[in-house]
This record gives sequence, C-alpha cells and structure tokens, in this order.
Amino acid sequence: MTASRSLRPVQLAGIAVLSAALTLAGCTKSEDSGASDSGKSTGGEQVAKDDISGPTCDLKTYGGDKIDLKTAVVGFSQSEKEANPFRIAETQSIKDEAAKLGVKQLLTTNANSQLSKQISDIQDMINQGAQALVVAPLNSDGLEPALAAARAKDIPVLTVDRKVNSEPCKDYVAFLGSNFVEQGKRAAQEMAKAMGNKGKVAILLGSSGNNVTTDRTNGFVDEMKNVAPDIEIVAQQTGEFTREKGQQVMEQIIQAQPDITGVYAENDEMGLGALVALKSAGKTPGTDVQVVSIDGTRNAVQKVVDGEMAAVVESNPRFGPLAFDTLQKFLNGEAVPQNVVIDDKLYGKDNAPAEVSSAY
Ligand code: GZL
Repeated sequence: MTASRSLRPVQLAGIAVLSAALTLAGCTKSEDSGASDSGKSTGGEQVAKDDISGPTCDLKTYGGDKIDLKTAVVGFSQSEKEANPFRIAETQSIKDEAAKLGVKQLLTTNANSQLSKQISDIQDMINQGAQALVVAPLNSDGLEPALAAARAKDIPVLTVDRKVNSEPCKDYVAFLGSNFVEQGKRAAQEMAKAMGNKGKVAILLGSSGNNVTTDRTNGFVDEMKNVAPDIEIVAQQTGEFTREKGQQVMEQIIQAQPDITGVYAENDEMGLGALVALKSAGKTPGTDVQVVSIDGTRNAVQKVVDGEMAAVVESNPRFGPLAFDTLQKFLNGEAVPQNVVIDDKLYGKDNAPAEVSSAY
C-alpha cells in the first residue's frame, strides 16, 4: 500500500495499458476521480502514440541502480497550484497509479507556480530519500540546480507535461507529453472552420517561459496563415493560464478590439474566463464570436455541448500509468524512448455530447 502525504481516498483516474510495443494496448475505464467541478469520473485514457521513434535511454547509459518501485520512495513535483482541473487530474493520476502499483511511498509537492519553490521541493524530496522523481516542470529553463542534485545521486528524473531545455538521458531520463505545436495547429483549423475563414482573432497566451505557450502560439499562427490567410490576428496577450486573468485580459481586448469575432485561448481556464467577459460585453459566444481552447477539461467541453465554445483540443494530463510504466521499465534496465508524444482528442459539436462525461 502506498503511503502518500496527500493521498485522498483512492479514486482511480483513467488507466492506460502500455503494450510491449509501446503502442496502446487498451484502456480500462476506471472509477470516479474527483478532478472536475462536478466530481464525476474523469474516465479517459492515456494514449501513447506508436511513433515513439528516436533515441532511447537505459540505466547502463544513465547510471544508477535497478529498483523495484514497490520497494521505492518516489517523488512527484507538481508545478502549478491545483486550482486548474488540468493540474488536479494530473496529480490525481500520479497518486492513483502509485497506489495501484503499490509504490512503497509517494512524496508529492506543489510549487504554486514559483520556480524557486519547485527547485527546493525537488531538493527536499531528494533529502527525504526519493529514489526516483516524476517532475511536471514549470518552465523550460531554470530547474538545472534540482536536476543536478538528482544527477549527483543518480536519481532518475522523468519529466511529464512540459519540456525542459536540458539533455535527455543525462540531465533527466525522458519526456512524456503532448505535441503542443500540433495542438495549436488543430485549434487554428477549428477556429477557421467556425469563423468561415474570415474575421479578427485575439489570442489569450499562456504563461511565458515554457514550451507549451511557445508551441501552441506558433502552431496556431502558422496554421492560420495556411488555412485562412484572410483571418487577422489583432491581439495577443497573456492570461497566465488562469481563469481570472483570462477574463481580465479579455475585457481589455474587447475594449481595444470591439469587433473581434474569434478568441483562441491557450488553455481552458482562460477560455472560460473569456466567455464571462464576452457575455458581459453583450456578445453571444457561438454566434457573433467563436471561442476555441485547449485542455479538454469537463467545464470547457460542456461549453462545446452548450454551443458557447466551437471546439476544445485535449491536452491529456493523465500521465500516471505511462509515467510509472516507463519508470519501471527503465529501472528494470530496459531502454525507454527519450521522447514519448501522447495522442490528444478533439472535442467538437459532433462528439462533445457523447464524450463530455469522460473529460477531466
Ligand atoms: C500542458 C500544461 C498546461 C495546460 C494548462 O501540458 O503544461 O499548463 O494546458 C496548464 O492548463 O496551466
């Protein structure tokens, strides 16, 4: 039984089984997990693309000892406070999988979006005896002191979610996460379709300093030039990935650009804040302004069902099964891909009604 500092009653999130060929073997829907507002099951699945080609990493190359996770202390470092369902579901997935596997002890920390705290969180877990670390990095740069502390003790670090600009299979073992450029590209395609390839778009950017914001922006802007060159991007401003800031920035943009007809939010929380601002300004989302966002949280997918959002591109946070499967394979001495890109769903008006219950 896993001893976890903050383990709430075990509610299993979506579980994915990774086949020996590292392609999806199948998924078992699981019982409820309390990630979304409604507290219903997050269901869902963690899908590993089969195109995990590229370099691998193994224990012999990296350094360190073979470990059975059932006898190990594992640390999980979360970057942002769990006000965002993405973060809630991500942490819950790690906790649920650790409990399911029977990891001896799971330490969990939360950096509350402060880089210095994420560094000290990781160092603290190392001092508490963590033998392996799963890290959701806040930024692409800056974690070097923490990675160096793990490296000095040959403690393997698996990064999930955002990518760090350090060397795989040296500073950390591997990266598991989405293709964020592809997410931006898909958002552009849905936005163009919803707007009829014309009009003015505002972009609510994510927080700065991480590859997610950069890639989601580049993917969107480049694809929009391809699919709808007549659509004009008239504003780009960060909403820091939060609902409150997203609403605030949307209010400012509406003042400056009252004739916008499209809003691309780089995460659902900002998109939900934008909807409040748009409606307060007398606009009708889904009719005179089209909103597209990224994450796939239940609250946003429900807005697709309600017709207030045109589409939501999923960014699946349920890394638990894939992360622990990759970690154990590595600690058994097997070679694991340095870069595992997961598949993400797309929610539109056609599939959202049937699939909203499995959103997180
Ligand atoms: C994506 C993740 C992003 C989410 C946001 O992997 O880093 O950070 O899309 C979250 O909701 O703030």
